Amino acid sequence: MELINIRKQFPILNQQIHGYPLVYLDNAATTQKPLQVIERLQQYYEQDNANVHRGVHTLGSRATDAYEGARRIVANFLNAKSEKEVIFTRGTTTSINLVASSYARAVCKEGDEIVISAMEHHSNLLPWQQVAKAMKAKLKYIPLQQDGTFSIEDAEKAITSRTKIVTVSHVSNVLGIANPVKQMAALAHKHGAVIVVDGAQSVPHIKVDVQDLGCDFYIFSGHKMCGPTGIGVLYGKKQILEKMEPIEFGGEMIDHVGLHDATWKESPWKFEGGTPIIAGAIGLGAAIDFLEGIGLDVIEKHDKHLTGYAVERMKQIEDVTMYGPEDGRFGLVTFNLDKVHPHDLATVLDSNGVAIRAGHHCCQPLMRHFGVSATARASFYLYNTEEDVDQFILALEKTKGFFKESIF
Ligand code: 7TS
Repeated sequence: MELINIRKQFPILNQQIHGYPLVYLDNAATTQKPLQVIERLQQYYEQDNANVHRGVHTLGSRATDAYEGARRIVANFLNAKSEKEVIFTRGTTTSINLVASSYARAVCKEGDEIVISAMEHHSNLLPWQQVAKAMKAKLKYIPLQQDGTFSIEDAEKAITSRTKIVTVSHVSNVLGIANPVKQMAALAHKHGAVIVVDGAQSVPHIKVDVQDLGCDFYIFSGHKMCGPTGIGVLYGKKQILEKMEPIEFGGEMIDHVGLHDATWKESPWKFEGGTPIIAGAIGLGAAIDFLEGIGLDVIEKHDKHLTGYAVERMKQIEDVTMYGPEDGRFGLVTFNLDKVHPHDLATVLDSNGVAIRAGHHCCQPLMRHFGVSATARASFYLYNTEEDVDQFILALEKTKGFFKESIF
């Protein structure tokens, strides 16, 4: 009910694609931006734009206040103990690479283990492959069950005294389900390891409390939660960040610079070398204000409801195969229409105004687990409606009819 007027906040949705109203169901790739965020960015550029942490002039201090204010918004949003635990990065991929290049290379030795799952997005896989190779450490996979998930019992078996890092997505971008990260954090800590949680698909849909989860690192992107592209977050526990070395060196991040050596600022600033992503951070702050104004509980309920509604309707269509467990999807459903390549399916849906994603979703190991090279995926967000789902289902049925004569 609370979301009834929300679409007015998203001018982009008010357009026709190939003569049909746009139905945007590619939210797991990126979400649309509300006026509240667009106007905040415009206001910043029109009135306050300056570099941060240097000038004593008025615009400089306004920009600095806005940038550091955004850090406080993120810290409160995640229930971090301090805003010093929030590092601004370019996005999830950059945040994971920062932990892998700085923390992991410092702690992993030959024979140590990094526990991971094969459902991970490539961004939470390749950085660990690189660390494992460089440090002669082992990537240890928690075995996947038939439906693509893993059990907490298998996670418990995989995490041992050899484990240095456990890394897993909170919500999978293919399965749409949540992993038991709180229990996994406890298991990691029992063995003296840390847990890195890829929250790219969870933060937009559910209330995340990093202290309650007990995670050491928590990572997400602004663009998947109504914020701008080019901004993301690395949350890290203060005592861990303090011990980590920066991986980028230059302006902004220094304390004292000599001819042959230099010292750094404290965290988080030592990790933000160069002019930071000022407008991006401010835009992300505005996006969080927007989402909190609605309530993450309302958003979670809405997204789950729409996904459930779509799944029920899709079950009625013969030849649709859905991937992942039956229940518990947070906002997306991954599927195939028998004998139709997902790219063809997405093209025909687009000609009916419906935007979905087709491909391997940067999850090639998980695709192989399912024995497919690609799938289609519909992903929902707060501005989607049951009417959107109806238009999607109609287009899906039309697509089936379209290909039927030649294939079925
Ligand atoms: N981790 C997960 C779970 C993701 O879903 C994504 C992006 C990333 C990491 C990388 O985020 P980025 O902002 O650094 O690119 N996922 C997708 C997707 O599913 N379709 O397009 C992007």
